[in-house]
Amino acid sequence: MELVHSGKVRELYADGDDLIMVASDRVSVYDVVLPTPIPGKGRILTQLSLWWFGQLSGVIPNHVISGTDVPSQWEGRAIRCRRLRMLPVECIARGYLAGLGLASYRETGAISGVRLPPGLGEGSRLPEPVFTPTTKAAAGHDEPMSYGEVEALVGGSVAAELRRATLEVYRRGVELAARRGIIIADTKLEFGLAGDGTVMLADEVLTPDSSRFWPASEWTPGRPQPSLDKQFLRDWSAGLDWDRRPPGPAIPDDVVAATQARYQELYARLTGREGAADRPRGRG
Ligand code: Q0Z
Repeated sequence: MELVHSGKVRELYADGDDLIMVASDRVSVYDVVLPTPIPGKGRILTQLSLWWFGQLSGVIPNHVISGTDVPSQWEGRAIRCRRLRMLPVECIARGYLAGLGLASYRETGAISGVRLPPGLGEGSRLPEPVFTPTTKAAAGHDEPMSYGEVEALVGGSVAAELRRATLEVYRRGVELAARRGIIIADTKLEFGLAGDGTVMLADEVLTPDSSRFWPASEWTPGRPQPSLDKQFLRDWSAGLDWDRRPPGPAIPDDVVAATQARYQELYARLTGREGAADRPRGRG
């Protein structure tokens, strides 16, 4: 199959008119891919994404053709998808302050043009979720966009659908995760257009690679929040003499095992299923 895109932790192949999205077991910390894989991570994130696409199919149609009709060497960690005309906007919804949203609030008191009350800090919950789109830069970092800029780029009706679907996907995700003790602080979604102009949800959805997941039991606004999936990796790497530039350090076995367990726990808690790792679930 022809490789059409290679990302930090995933690959995209063309299969006739379809695409096959393959999640690897690679993991990144501070944007650097580490040389040691986390066994089962690609399978868990793929199964989690498929589960969310199913949960959210009433909110917006999606690009999934099949989670099982994929080449056997990638079984469980690949998705056959419709090839869409991708929209050049990273659609982000934020319900809590972290990352670039926090940086923007500290500089201007607002995010994406939405004024926020004073006194919020790192990890604070926002009065209501905010749509904070960014450009999709081919290289370098994405830049914030105003809603008007999204309208100018994709047209008013598509922009309105992106904002509606992004906030609705986020709200449903937050509500479901909250019942399982998980905070979804923010999420990044990608959308594309089908041949007939229908806006569809593409890429991955509400995975820890596209969202910030925090354990609700440890939420303490005013400081950085522990990440449900990667905190073991971050804590371990903070104790190393590593400048956070490539190449990253090899991960010791106990940290691999702890990280693996966190991914499995996240999947089991959200979906109510047992671990998706290393367990082919058969055909169909
Ligand atoms: C997704 C990406 C990945 C690297 C393009 N259904 C679709 N139609 C057209 N294009 C895409 C999709 Cl999902 C598409 N990406 C992001 C995914 C590896 C980059 F697995 N790029």
